[in-house]
Amino acid sequence: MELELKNRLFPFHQAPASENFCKNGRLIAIGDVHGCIRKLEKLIKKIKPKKKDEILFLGDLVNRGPDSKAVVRMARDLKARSLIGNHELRLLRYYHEKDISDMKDYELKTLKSLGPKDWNYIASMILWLEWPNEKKVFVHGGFLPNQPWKKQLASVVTQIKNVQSNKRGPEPEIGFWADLWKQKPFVVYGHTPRPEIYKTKYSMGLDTGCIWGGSLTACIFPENKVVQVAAEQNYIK
Ligand SMILES: [Mn+2]
Repeated sequence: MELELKNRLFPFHQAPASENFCKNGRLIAIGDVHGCIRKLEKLIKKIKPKKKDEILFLGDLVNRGPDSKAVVRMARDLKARSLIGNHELRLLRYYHEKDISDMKDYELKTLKSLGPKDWNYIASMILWLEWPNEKKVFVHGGFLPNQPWKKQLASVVTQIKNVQSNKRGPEPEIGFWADLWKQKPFVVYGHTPRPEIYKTKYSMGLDTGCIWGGSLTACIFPENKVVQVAAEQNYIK
């Protein structure tokens, strides 16, 4: 599986942005939506994106929440770009292998709901997006610290949470990747839900767990303006 997706997602689905990327507009980055269409609608109403703005979903648009298909449709209608999340990566694996034996119920529900345009959109999702003028990179999960970030696999950058630090000692120390990421570029990511935005000097996590009873968060760059919509319902019992 990894090899095929590796060939598919790397290097073709990386997006080094051009010098002109977002030159006159704003970049609106949106954290993990997980099918919470009403929160997404409210968030977009609050932000009121302008034509020259770029909208970028940080991945995990689908699964667990009430309407994954509607979220994908809205992303398409907004002409937004999206990073690929671990949930979309699993959907694409199904798309290639047609093996649903280890799919979860909520994944099967999503699979059944998606049409050809939705699949096209998911297949077009990018592994990461680089914004050189702002010295930022956007990715769903994160990167392994102290290794060249551009070469890291889809399975790593969509799923990374805790990693071993390279502090010496008999027992390697385990830490959250972003706490160990002390280098440029600045990384904006989702995937790891927290009650609030998780910011360090070198990174910013925007998954505020809207599916877990938290809010849905967007950050507008370059002004670093945060816009949030509180979740009304915890969909995970
Ligand atoms: Mn995720």
